[in-house]
Amino acid sequence: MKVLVTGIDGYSGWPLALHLLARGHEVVGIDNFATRRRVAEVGSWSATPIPSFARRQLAVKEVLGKEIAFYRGDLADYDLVEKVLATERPDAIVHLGEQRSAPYSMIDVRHAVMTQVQNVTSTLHLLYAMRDKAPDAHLVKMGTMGEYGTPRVPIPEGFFEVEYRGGTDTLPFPRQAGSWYHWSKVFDSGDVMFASKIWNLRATDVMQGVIYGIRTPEMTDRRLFTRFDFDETWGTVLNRFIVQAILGLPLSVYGQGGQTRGFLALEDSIQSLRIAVEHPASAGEYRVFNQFDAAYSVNHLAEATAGIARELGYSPTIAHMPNPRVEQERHGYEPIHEHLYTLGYRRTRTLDEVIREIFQTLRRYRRRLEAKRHVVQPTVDWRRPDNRGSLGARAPTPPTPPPSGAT
Ligand code: USQ
Repeated sequence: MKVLVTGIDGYSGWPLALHLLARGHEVVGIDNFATRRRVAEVGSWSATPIPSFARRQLAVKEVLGKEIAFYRGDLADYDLVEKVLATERPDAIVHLGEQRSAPYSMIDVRHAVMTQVQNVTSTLHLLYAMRDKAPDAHLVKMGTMGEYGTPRVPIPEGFFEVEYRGGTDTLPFPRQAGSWYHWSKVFDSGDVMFASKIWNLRATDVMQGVIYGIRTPEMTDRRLFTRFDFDETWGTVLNRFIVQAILGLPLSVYGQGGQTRGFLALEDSIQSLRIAVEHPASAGEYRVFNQFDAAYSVNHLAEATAGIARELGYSPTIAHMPNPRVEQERHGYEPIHEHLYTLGYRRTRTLDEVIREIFQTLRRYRRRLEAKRHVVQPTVDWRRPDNRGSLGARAPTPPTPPPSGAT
């Protein structure tokens, strides 16, 4: 198949591209390098040094003997989106090209608006361009488990049967997102569902849990590594805990630490996206996959990290910090995740194994972690209207529009 990966330069986009190539698919990518700029904006960088995209393409050619076609540009540019779809006519589009950080969206009004405008616009642009230029393509849209929040009932895969005042129906499960970022994904879901209905498009909305991990099997050479973020804004919780253990910083459990989310390893996240691509939705079908392996509380992840850190000779401490977010800290969590398993998905990585792999890989990059230790602990507070001041020396400048144009 020919697969267009939007956000191909990112944490998930890059390993997905490598995996699709290894499976014999053709890959075309588009990216505006916004994540590189925004991580710099908060004063951080990837623990793993990331080559320029041109160097990545060269490494793919040398190591894997494959080519990746690439467009440098912004999905906010509709003419470009239409041109890419008309030129490439992909069989599938995996849409990862959105602002992915909840804390970043909570910095201030500009970051909130930019997140929602960018995310909703990019998806709408893709939907319109699909309608006009690639109506048979299958859209695999990166959503998030965080759309559902933490209700006191089991969470179905998108839809559930409702009986109310004598009537019954199958309806979208209620959304209770926990950040402006997560709400942007809710709006996207509504738009994708509506577009597939009115234009007969094929779509899979992937409600992905929190990803952790640093390596996938295709990263056989350092030049093929993906980025690994660990600062308070861009790093996800388990990845951050491991870095904190390495740096001798307390593992930052927010509040009571009973917050529970679905988690999955990077490699298995890539596996499940590939399975969605290889099993397209039917024309006019909008389907929802809940994508995670296991639910863990933040306390569990902190204990697991600390245990392995001790074995490796570190002296980790765990701190329960005032929670900068507004979220339940003790709750049940029972999401259903069956659809991917019926298509052949199987978990390949255990939590402990991946934690060890991250520790081992990061050993080589300790100096890069040390250089950014001041941006690891939390400062962005959900309740404060403007967090730029709290970022101190790394006070972010307003986001700037990226250049666009195909290369
Ligand atoms: N947390 C801590 N300490 C930290 C960082 C986070 O206790 O140092 C807690 C948070 O309060 C939260 C949980 O860990 O309860 C997860 O936080 P996170 O930063 O790892 O993940 P989140 O903000 O939920 O977002 C991440 C990705 C996002 C994706 C989402 C999936 O950045 O792109 O959509 O995970 S989900 O969480 O299922 O919505």
